[in-house]
Amino acid sequence: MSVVDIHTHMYPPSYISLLQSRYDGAGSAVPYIRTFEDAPDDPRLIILPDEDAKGGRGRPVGPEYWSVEQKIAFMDTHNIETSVVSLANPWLDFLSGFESPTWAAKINDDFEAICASHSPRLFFFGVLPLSGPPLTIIAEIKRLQTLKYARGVVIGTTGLGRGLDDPEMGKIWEALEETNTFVFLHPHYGLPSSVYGSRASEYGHVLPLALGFPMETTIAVARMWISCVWDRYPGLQILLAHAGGAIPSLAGRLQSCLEHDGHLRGNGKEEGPKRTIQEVLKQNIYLDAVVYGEVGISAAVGLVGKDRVMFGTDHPFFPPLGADEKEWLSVRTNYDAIQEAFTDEQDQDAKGVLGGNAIKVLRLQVD
Ligand code: 5CU
Repeated sequence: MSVVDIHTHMYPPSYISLLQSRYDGAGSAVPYIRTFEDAPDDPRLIILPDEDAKGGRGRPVGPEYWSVEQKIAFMDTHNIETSVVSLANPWLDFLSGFESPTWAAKINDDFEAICASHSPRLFFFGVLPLSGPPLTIIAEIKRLQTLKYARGVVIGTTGLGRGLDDPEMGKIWEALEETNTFVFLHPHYGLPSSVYGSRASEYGHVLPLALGFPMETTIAVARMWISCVWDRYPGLQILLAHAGGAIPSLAGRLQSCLEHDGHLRGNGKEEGPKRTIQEVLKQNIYLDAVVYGEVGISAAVGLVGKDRVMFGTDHPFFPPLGADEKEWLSVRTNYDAIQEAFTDEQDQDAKGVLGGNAIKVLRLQVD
């Protein structure tokens, strides 16, 4: 059985240099890599909004973020045959529109070379210069079609700066649909830190990562649906990180709120999306299985169907805290969740989630 990891990140060496170059003492803007005076040999990655406030030190960053050899070693340890790697957040969001097109081309070329060096075990989701002019973004979408190992693109929830329901995103959705480009939607910004209260700094990264990330994805997808993105671009296929956040449990409520909304549907009006959220989920949405629990996997499968859920690890994030643990607890938890969600009779379905679905949908064979 082939296991495929569709949610696994890398920062190519050029991107690491970019992050290092951005630290210029106190007041530097995230994202950046820095060391602290009391630990000069422990570079830290500071990427999340507000992460640098109140003495936050981000997370350790080492070769697991940029070394392809370490990626392959991680895959071997965890029985993963193939990985579809993507640049991790915050992608190129922080660059000006003048800089991002060149960086996007460079990073996509870096990924193409990385994948070629370990063919056929690696493929990638390319990055787009979303702060650049739409024509440059579309040109990169088309150029990615010519790269042998590219299998889609990774994007965040901000789009061109005003979110994914921005009418200006129409040109980009159109290009993605026309080129059959598969989209991996991943969060970065979470929720405003005020929602975590005045004691937030006592709780590490737990609340922003466990709740903020998935809620960001939930809201982004709800905004896309309610602004009729999938009515206009019915071919657009999107993979949602972290099993779609709260979408599986809130889909029914979203649809019901639409049907009871006087502004959109009162007095015989039929505004808002034509297709129900449930139809969109079954026809346009894939969910990763990065949810760490059987109930989450079952909800994902129940919502989008067994053929639209795909295994992932989120490597190199969530490493074990113990230095000598070779197998990662985060990966084991996801494997166990898949095993528990399917009965022995549903073994073929479990295999689909573990790899078969990704192989088919993303054409993970090289000629
Ligand atoms: O630990 C983290 O901050 C992250 C992150 O930034 N991105 C991600 O995909 N997982 C965890």
